[in-house]
Formats: sequence, C-alpha cells, structure tokens
Amino acid sequence: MIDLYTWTTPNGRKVSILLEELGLPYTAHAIDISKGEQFQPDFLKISPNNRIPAIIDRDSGFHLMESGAILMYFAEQTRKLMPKDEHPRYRVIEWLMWQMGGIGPMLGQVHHFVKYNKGKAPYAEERYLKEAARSISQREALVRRDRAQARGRARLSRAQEGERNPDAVTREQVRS
Ligand SMILES: N[C@@H](CCC(=O)N[C@@H](CS)C(=O)NCC(=O)O)C(=O)O
Repeated sequence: MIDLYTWTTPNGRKVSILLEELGLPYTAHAIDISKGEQFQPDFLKISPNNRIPAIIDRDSGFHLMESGAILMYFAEQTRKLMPKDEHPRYRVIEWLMWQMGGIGPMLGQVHHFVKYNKGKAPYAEERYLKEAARSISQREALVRRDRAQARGRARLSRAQEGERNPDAVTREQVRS
C-alpha cells in the first residue's frame, strides 16, 4: 500500500495520474499548502523541503519526495512506462528532465508573476511568458523528432521481418 501526500497542483497531479495509470492502490492525504500544512513536523519528516508531493511505500517503509523521483520509483518498481533498453530508457528520462527542469518551473513562474503577484513585474512577466512559449514550441519539435524516429524503427523492423519471411510483408508495407 502507498500513502500519497499531495495537493491539487500540477506536481501533485503528476503522481496521482501515474498511480492511476499503473493501477496501484494508494491512500491520498491532503496537505493544504494554502494553509501552510506543508510545514507540519510530521510532513517535514518525509518531505524536508516542505513541498508536495511525497510518498511512503508502506511495504518497505521507504519515503520519497520530488515528483520526478516518485514517477521513476513506481515505473521501475512495476517495470512499466520505463523501457529496459538504454536508448529508449534515456529518451524517457530526457522527457522527464525536460519537464522537471524546463517547462514545469517556467510555467510555475508564469503563474506566480502573472496570476499571484499583487504588484506588477513587467520584466519577470515577459521573461517567463517568453520562455514558457519557447518551451511549448520546443516540445512540438521534440514530439515530431520522436515520431519520426519511431516510424524509422517500425520501417526497419518490417524490412527485417520481410528479409526473414518475404511472403509476410509487402513492399508497400515496408515503405509506409
Ligand atoms: N521539484 C518539486 C517541486 C514541488 C513543488 O513545488 N510543490 C509545490 C506545489 S506544486 C509546493 O509544495 N509548494 C509549497 C511551498 O512552496 O511551500 C517536485 O517536482 O516535486
């Protein structure tokens, strides 16, 4: 059984989505960060950086903070969503690092300066809006790259299958 300490924010939802996707049973505990519950001594024992999300894996007693580390922990534990082969595995890690260190924090800053800042900070608003927009268009380019690579791999494996078993694969299938 897993205890998930979380709140209704993007970093919290990342872990809920993963646990649902993997079908793992868990109990969610609300840590209301708008009321400062992230500073409660019991929560700080599992998340010393006073941030949600955090988990306790009750089977082993192991606790973990940082959404990216939690995603990797359950993906590796269940052997799902994390490929074993080196290159596809690092492609997954590349996307995860890009989310954790790139677009995630940028969108967080946009939210902070554009929505929550009571004053006005034109320099910060422009900087983070620009960087968030750049990251989103970069994402489109990365998706196109990964799709092209996946098509290339599929074409290669159809060609190899064609060599092994010429009757099974047509020339059109290999080219498509
Ligand atoms: N890098 C951390 C960031 C976590 C984070 O920023 N959590 C925010 C909510 S999304 C939080 O707990 N904020 C409470 C605070 O700043 O005191 C992760 O990915 O888990």
